[in-house]
Amino acid sequence: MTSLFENCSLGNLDFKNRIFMAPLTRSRADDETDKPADMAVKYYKQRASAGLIISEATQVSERGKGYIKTPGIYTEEQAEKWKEITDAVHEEGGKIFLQLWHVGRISHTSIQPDGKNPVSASAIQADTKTFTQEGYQQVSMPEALSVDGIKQTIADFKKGAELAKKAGFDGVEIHGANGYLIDQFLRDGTNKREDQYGGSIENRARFILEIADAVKEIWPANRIGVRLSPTGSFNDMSDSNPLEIFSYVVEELNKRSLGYMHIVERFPGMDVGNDDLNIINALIKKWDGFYIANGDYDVMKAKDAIKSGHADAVAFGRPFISNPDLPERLEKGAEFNEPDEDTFYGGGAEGYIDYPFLSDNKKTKAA
Ligand code: 8OZ
Repeated sequence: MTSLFENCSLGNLDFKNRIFMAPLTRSRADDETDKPADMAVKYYKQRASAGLIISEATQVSERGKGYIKTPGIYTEEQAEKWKEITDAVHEEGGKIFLQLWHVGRISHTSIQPDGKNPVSASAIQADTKTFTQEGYQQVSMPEALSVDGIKQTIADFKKGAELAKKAGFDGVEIHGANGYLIDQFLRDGTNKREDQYGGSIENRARFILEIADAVKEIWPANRIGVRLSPTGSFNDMSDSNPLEIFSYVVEELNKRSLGYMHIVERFPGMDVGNDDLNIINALIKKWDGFYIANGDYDVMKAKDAIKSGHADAVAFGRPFISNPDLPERLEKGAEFNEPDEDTFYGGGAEGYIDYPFLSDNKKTKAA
């Protein structure tokens, strides 16, 4: 039986355990340049004992930005800052993937270049809010991307993948989850297009598959992961038949032999019904490759997920915010630091790089 603490691999890339760090938006990047903060070097380095770190969601273009202070991967100077981060993680023996992101309609005119409207599959405004300079505001009305706009966006993902390689990442994850642009194309609550990118499941899946193919021109297939949230309603999402569209996506991604599938099985604090669980389990069964489970996993559930063969690895979010040495704590059955929700998004070092390590406690006790 496999355990959380056993190593695993994707091709020739070895992970020292199956405790992965989930992508976590922390909103501390420089808002002018979209460069990661200086402090982010320490933040990621502190968490390098994860089997794999998946970076916070990182926009592939200015139009792909929807919240203040999220980092980008569309300029050389952003890549240079990310290189300091990947070097620091590698020095500690860790591995790190970059998450490629485009928010689509989850944005606000004040965040978009030239104050334009955000873009989406169709012109349907989301009933949700985002962080702007003026506070937490209703997202703006989007406009539907033209086919040229779609091609440009796919090229932006490819450029982001290229810059991620330059920046020394071990691979990339395509963010197809949580109601952002790719998800807006996949699901029929947000995609009402009548061209080759809307309507049938093949058409709605075309955007993510073209992105995967573009990224494959830059990275070997096994260094590319995809994150999906087939049953999530976060960011005002819905679909009339999630099993159908996501089964097709999983089968098509199988054909491309991608490195891993990463599914948000549930959102913290939200109930998940049996129907949703059945959909998720059916999709996992269809997937041929490495599977990363995510969504409100505690230690017991994570151990069971690995033991039972449900997942190859589990991605932890909140526990990694407040426990930089999470794998050591899990292995020793040590207590966890409680996360401070007030410092999740934005702010400085507090709640970012000052959570204590177990070894700090020992020092305090010995003193
Ligand atoms: C929380 C706040 C802002 C962004 C996601 C990138 O849900 C996010 C996100 C989460 O995937």
